[in-house]
Amino acid sequence: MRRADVRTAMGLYFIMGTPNVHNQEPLAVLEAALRGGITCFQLREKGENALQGDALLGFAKKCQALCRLYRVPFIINDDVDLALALNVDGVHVGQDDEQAALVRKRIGPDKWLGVSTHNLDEMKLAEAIGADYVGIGPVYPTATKLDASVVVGPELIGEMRSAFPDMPIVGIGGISLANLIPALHAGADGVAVISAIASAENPQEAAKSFSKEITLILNK
Ligand code: 3NM
Repeated sequence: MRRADVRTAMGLYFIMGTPNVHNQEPLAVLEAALRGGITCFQLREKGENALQGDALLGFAKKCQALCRLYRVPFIINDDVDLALALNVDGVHVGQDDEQAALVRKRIGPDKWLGVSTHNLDEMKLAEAIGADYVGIGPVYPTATKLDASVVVGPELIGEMRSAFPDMPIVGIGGISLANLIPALHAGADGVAVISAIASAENPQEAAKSFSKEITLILNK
């Protein structure tokens, strides 16, 4: 039932690092998002003033404890050492991060492996090395990831879904309440968001609104 569990977790996938949060306390934002109904959380500690070393370890532990409390999978972005140290639920890597095949070897078969993909070739490779899910993006323009690739639109999600009917897919990049429907209709199992929740005035309400809409459309 692993694939079904992954698919369910992709519904409303919240990603956050401390640099993504402004004027609020990052752990409070995560807890608000959990209360609001997120189905997966990824700690992506990147960018200016990103935590490192013991500070990162301490913060990650607190995130993990919160996710456990709400029974939501806890994924670490691009830091296999940290993922192994905390025995988290999974690791997510991009195309420029440590090679996905190597990551799978290091984390073993039981932890989830997510891979960011931007075209069919990357998707094929992700499947071949045993990715549990792929992120496809940026679906829309995003200001959050400065080195994001060209915008792929919901169309690429549709193509990937046709080519890989069983692969859990999450759409990412610039997704908001106003534009998530085309991504879901194209065949995504859910959406991954940073700013739509992390920068919301009320992250709990933002997550709740996403959750409602996604449940309605995907019948999850
Ligand atoms: N990866 P927001 S786009 C982390 O295209 C990330 O692979 C992307 O942030 C990709 O929801 C992106 O604020 C940023 O647009 C998502």
